Amino acid sequence: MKLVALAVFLATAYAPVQALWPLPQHIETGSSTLRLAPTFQITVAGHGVPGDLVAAASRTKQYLFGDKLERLVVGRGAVDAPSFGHAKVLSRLTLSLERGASFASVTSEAQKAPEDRDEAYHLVLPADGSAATITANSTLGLFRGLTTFSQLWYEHDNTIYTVSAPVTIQDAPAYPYRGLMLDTARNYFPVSDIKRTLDAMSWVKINQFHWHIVDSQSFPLEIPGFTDLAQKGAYSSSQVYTPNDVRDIVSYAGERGIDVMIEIDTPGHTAIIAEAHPEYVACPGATPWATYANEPPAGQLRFADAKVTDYIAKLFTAVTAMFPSKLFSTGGDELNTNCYSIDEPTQASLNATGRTLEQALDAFTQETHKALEVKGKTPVVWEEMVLVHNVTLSKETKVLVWISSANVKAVAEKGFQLIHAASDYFYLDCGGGGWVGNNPDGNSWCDPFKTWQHSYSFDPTANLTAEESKLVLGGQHLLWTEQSSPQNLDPIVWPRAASSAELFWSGPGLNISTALPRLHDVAYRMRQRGVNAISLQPEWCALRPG
Ligand code: CP6
Repeated sequence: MKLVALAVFLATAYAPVQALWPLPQHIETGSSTLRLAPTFQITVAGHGVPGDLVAAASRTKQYLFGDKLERLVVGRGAVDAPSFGHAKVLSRLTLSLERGASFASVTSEAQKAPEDRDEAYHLVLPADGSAATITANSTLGLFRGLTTFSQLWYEHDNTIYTVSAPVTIQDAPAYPYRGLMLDTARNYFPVSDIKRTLDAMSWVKINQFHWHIVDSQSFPLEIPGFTDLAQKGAYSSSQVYTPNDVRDIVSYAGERGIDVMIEIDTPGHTAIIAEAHPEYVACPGATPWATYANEPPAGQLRFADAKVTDYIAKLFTAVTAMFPSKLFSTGGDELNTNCYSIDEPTQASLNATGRTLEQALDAFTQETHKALEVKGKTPVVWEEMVLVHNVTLSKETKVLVWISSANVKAVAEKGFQLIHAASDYFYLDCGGGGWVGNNPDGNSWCDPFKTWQHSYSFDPTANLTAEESKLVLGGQHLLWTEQSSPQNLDPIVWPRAASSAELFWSGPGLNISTALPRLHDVAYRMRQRGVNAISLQPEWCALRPG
């Protein structure tokens, strides 16, 4: 026991600087110091090198020389600054594809279906100053390797150095879907905020932006052929994502290895559609709102109406043309059936067709999903579609489990691929349901604040059989924005969302105490790069000798 403790102590105290995030699957390090030449170059070997990989290499160089990350919180004390003069100098990093592989853009590889994304890479940093290499079977793998490379370096007195050469890394993600959800309907976020968020996501290898773009309170998406929705439903004419903005965001994400999954939440969470089409919405503004909706204002699509089904199918078709992703979320959460009990047109149409409300919902879902499937899209739904309404869904449909992690098993038992998004682990906001004061103390069941340690300790395959475990696509943190806006975006998301990024890249069974100093580095690098990530501990902890 004592020997083990001593070994652990020595490893902690004298381990070479190493604050990679997420942790690679396999890493070997040495203890040689290496300096980065001021003329350091990143070259890509081969023909047809895509522009977005070249741009990523150039950003990597900016990070290498701009991070100025001096606070060595891992292996503090291992740095012998005076020895820098004798250290070998690294002047080149070479990226190349494995034999037989050919270049595609980072963007196109990021936009593949999750299970088709190849993010594996092999990184070698020799100790003797000869060129470092990243090799991969895909451009996307090379891109992930670049991200890792930039985290190996620190700065002291204008010297960019590492003390852990040689480094050999063999890496690939445990799960293909590692996301972040942002709600831009409760409060609007300018394109620049979304881009900054995408940058930070890419630094921790998050590969999926789940954009909850519209909801009952506002409709900020301008859709060609459906422009009245944003004209009447956005908070203001400047709080709109135009098709140009969407193209800008989608390509910015793609260049950073991120796919954008749009969500048009239906048939609930749609009161705002009444601004342009009152005839499509049941119980608009009904009071008391809490009887008819989870948030004010009440109002949900009249899905039993064939005209509404047709309208939404066409709307989905128009939206598919704006987003290259294979994934398209149609929502399906928190449907309130009381809203339809008081809606005469819905009751009349149910009577006329002899259907129950649930049968009408099934037909609506099948029709609208068919519109996606003919465009080659895979529907993604919130868990109620499976666990509450049990609607007919294609086997390919992916399910976001949000109400409780306890519901994961039931979704898996139905044979659906699933994405972890449980409110008891991954919700970044707290008081999500409490913002309207529906609890006397202003709190809600979202309490308490969920720390990075909490989501970090989540077990993605808890209680699942080996077969069911294969259905886990990955997971994500989520930011609902009833109580968030551009003012607190960075601090509420970062570095906490990095916790699920590592969980779903490196796999479960992580060590919280060794993660803390690495996560501190993540936050520090984020701040250096313009993202307002918060501190996880007093600065004193980082300054304390190891
Ligand atoms: N909006 C939408 C929300 C929530 C959901 N869907 C939500 C529910 C409970 C909490 C936080 C957010 N605000 N469209 C649930 C998926 Cl605590």
